[in-house]
Amino acid sequence: MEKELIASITKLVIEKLNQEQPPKEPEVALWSASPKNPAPVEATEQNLERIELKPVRQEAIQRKEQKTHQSRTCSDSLKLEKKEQQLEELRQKTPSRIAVGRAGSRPKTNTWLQFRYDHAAAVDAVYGEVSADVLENLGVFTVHTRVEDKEEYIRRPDRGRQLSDESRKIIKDRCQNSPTVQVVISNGLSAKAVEANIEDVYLSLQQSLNNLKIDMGTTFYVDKGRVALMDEIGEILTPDVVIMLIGERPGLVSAESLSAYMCYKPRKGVIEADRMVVSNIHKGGIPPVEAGAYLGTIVQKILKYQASGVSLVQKES
Ligand code: B12
Repeated sequence: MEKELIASITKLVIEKLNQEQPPKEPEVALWSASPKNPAPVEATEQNLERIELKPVRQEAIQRKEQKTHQSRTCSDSLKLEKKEQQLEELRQKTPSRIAVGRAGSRPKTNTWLQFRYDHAAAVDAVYGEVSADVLENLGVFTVHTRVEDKEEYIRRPDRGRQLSDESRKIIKDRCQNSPTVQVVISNGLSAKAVEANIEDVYLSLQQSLNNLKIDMGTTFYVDKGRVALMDEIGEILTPDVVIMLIGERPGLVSAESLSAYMCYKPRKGVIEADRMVVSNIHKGGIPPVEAGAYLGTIVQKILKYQASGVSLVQKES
């Protein structure tokens, strides 16, 4: 646009605005004046080029908007604070990874590092071994399944459900035949679970059965066993009840969780529904000592109804 045209339009606008506003409060603030005390500037052609239009009304609107924005920000931050509090309460209720936030579309560094740490702990639990000391303290001997190594254990669960020929023989030779309760311990999917909980669980289970006058056979340890191995053990030793204390597949919350699987007169061909489980035995779940005591009372019930799992529930009701 031409200089002259700009000057005349600007002049017209200034005149119009001056007419509408009281003279003491000019609607235009010139850029050479302070905003509080705008000095009148002569509308020469040179000055007009430097004029910045800034109507007072516009300033007022801006001030109002700023105020509304400030009060909105204040109430927003109060709401946020309350939400954060509620989330914290929820976080305290569970060890699960809830409300951990994100950085853009990715997890926050802390969350990611914690995840990597827990994942590593889970891998260690699966691939680790139960120390000889723990087994020695328990006074148990070790037998093996048909699994050669951990890789095979993971890929071939069926082999973890069968005893090696030698182990079958050892069990026959060394264990009491036809006990009321046969306890079997196995690392299963978490050696850490056995290391962390077995002494407490086993001791309180022994005491619990003792108090209930239920006899216990010869406990042994199976390296790389699966739950359904109890069927073969049931056939060899013919106990009334088998309790298998076995390391659970580690999750990302705990890698030290033990389970107690039970079955009345297990034998090959038993259906899964006839087994039962008390899972989540670890310091952050069912405390090991409590679990051991509780197992004794379940065994009592199994013996009373001569059934376990779904059959027990049916007979009980
Ligand atoms: C893997 C798993 C399964 C897998 C098992 C697959 C397999 N072949 O390995 C599948 C998806 C089939 C499964 C199914 C069920 N599961 Co499940 N399962 C698990 C999990 C995540 C790990 C179990 C484990 O590590 N076992 C140890 C390894 C070494 O055993 P395994 O010989 O390899 O596998 C055997 C056991 O896992 C067993 N098993 C698995 N789940 C269950 C559940 C019950 C009630 C029983 C008796 C046995 C059992 O069956 C497998 C084959 O023999 C646990 C969670 C946990 N924290 O323990 C839940 C868990 C044991 N399962 C549970 C449930 C409820 C079930 C189902 C009843 C679900 C349903 N409504 O159908 C079914 C029942 C299956 C059954 N066998 O009777 C619950 C048991 C709760 C309780 N205290 O009673 C748990 C604790 C999960 C939970 N927190 O709710 N499960």
